[in-house]
Amino acid sequence: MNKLVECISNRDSSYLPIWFMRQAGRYLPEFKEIRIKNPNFINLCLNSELAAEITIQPIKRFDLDAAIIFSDILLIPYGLGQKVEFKKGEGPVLGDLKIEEILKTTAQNFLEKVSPVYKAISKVKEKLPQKSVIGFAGAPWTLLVYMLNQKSPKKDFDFFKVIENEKLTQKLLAKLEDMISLHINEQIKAGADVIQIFDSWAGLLPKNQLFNFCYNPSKNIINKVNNKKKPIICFPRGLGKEYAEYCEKVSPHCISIDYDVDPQWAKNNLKGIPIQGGMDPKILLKDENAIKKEVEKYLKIFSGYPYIFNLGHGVLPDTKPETIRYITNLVRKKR
Ligand code: 1CP
Repeated sequence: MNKLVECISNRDSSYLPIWFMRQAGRYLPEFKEIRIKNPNFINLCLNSELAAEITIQPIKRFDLDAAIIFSDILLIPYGLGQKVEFKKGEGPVLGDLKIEEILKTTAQNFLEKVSPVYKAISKVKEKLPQKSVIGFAGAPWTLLVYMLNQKSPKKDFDFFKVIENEKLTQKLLAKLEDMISLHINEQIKAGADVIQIFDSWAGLLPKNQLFNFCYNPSKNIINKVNNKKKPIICFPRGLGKEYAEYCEKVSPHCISIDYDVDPQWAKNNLKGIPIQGGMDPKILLKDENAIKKEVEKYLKIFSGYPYIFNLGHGVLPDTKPETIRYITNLVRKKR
């Protein structure tokens, strides 16, 4: 068994695995070099050779414990036939939502479009047999947000406007649950050891809608994963104190906390579920003393608790690669 899996499945607190959300990406010169030559981001995700190479880049550099497959949560809308583009400086832009076409998409249609992701996972697993390979998917709510809003909800998001057509919303949620489960099951078949579910926009939900749009759909996905031995990490970003209710209702194998969650509170209130992450990625832009202080805070709080070192959201593009090395060495020394 590998270390990340042991930490989660056996609630083993002896090792302290470390990896970073967005560890493969825009802060790495070797990624930027490939990205410049591949202006179409979706096509890059679907190039299994390059996706595998990019996935391995941060492992080569920093010898982290886990490799997360280079892909994107928006490959699911793409696989369902919605146009997805990444425009420079604008982020993702999605085409019109043609609900009839989406509902007609079969598993086979979907797999024909996204299967290079699974090939990339197999390649990574072959090259890194000792490391944990992490597959992932967006949670239904977060994907629904991008599909209906057609762009990032960072600015001007109105919950009631987005779910205006309730029938459509329900149909789309059900379809997403099926396709996300399929996507997860295929990633596991291809060699993923662990799955992370990103509910990056859970924090946009009104509290009285959390059950319908966040807890329930995420629980349904976990229930639909065929291989019950593969641990699932859930990241319902922005839930605040509702992280406790989430853990109670969804029971993920591991819970990834964001940087607004007090780590001591999380340790005391999340039912002993293995915890991942928490540190604010913005601190990585500060000096070494500030970084060291914050890393040590997390290590101290989670000493003797099954904890995976990670951040409370993705590595920011302005982060120096040397900072990732610095943090990794600090964590290693504490093991
Ligand atoms: O070069 C570029 O312009 C592309 C930048 C980029 C990268 C490197 C995007 C566009 N996606 C990715 C890779 C990616 N996306 C990974 C790879 C593995 C790794 O972590 O190293 C993962 C796990 C994702 C997941 C993802 N994509 C999420 C969930 C995690 C999170 O950040 O909350 C979300 C919300 C997306 C959508 C998306 N894709 C890309 C961007 C810039 C965004 C966010 C847009 C927004 O702010 O709404």
